[in-house]
Amino acid sequence: FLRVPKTASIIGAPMSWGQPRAGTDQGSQILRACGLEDNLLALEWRIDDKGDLEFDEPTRNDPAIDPTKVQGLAKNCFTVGKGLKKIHDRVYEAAKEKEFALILGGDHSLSAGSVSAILRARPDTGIIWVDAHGDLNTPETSPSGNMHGMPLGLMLGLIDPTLLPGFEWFKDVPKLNPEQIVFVGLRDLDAGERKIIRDHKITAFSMHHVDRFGIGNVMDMAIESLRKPDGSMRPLHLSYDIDAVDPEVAPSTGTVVRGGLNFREAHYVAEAVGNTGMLGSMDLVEVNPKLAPGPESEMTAALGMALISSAMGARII
Ligand code: NNH
Ligand code: MN
Ligand code: MN
Ligand code: MN
Repeated sequence: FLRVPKTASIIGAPMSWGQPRAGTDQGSQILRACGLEDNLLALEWRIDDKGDLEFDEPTRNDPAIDPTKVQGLAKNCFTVGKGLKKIHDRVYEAAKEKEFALILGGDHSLSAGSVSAILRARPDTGIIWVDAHGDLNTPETSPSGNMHGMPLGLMLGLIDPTLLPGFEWFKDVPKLNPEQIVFVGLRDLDAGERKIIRDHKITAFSMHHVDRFGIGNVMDMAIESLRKPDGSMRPLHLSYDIDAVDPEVAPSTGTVVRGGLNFREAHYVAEAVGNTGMLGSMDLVEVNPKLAPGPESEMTAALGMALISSAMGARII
């Protein structure tokens, strides 16, 4: 259903305030510079390029830095929250026009904006979260206070948005049901996140499962886990954090963890999701060209671009 009219809305979301490193705001530009648009045109997509959104910077007066309140445990929440509202509105516009929404990050906090918009337009959507990390933290469980580790905590309703200045709007967005998520590629969870996965019975495939079953079986099981109770398949959203991929292949990102998906496994994930014919939206996040300048940053961005192409129809044969 999402294949018609096969128009992809490209939404640049260079949000970087969900994490501390400069350069994450250049991710969308470098992905475009790798030839994204030409690649998608070659795959017969019509392109509706919405350009890059612009975000405010944090200021000293933001109502977000009181260390005695919960908002002090969610760094830059005022700036992040206002930015995510812009992303949410833009993505919702695309999704309600039945376009494919392709969101170029930026850090992973942005997915609380994009996925919540997809859920508003397509409430049954299943989310495939490809990441070294769980991104399930709340301000209380987070060891870092960085909001790129909290988007799923927000969307599952584990965080009260009315306590976070900038996130007041979030109380009106649809909540994500734990059955609507599956993880692939996990290898670095915080203690609080492990408990959340257990308590909410979230389906999760770590690198241990990739080793044991192989990526083919893992993707079959991951996709199967997102079937609705009536047996029909959900529309899918792929939230691809480039740090899911091994740092030897994707070094230019903010929080590298060894032992990730290899080059082919990373592509296979995208191809398997694309093959369902149900993919209606995707985020590609956490490419930071500043962290490994030169050939390594180009390699990382080119990989990000290739993973988008694979999810959107590129095949070897
Ligand atoms: N779990 C850690 C935190 O919340 C790291 C999160 N970093 C990520 N997530 N890159 O994908 O701070
Ligand atoms: Mn992430
Ligand atoms: Mn990650
Ligand atoms: Mn399930």
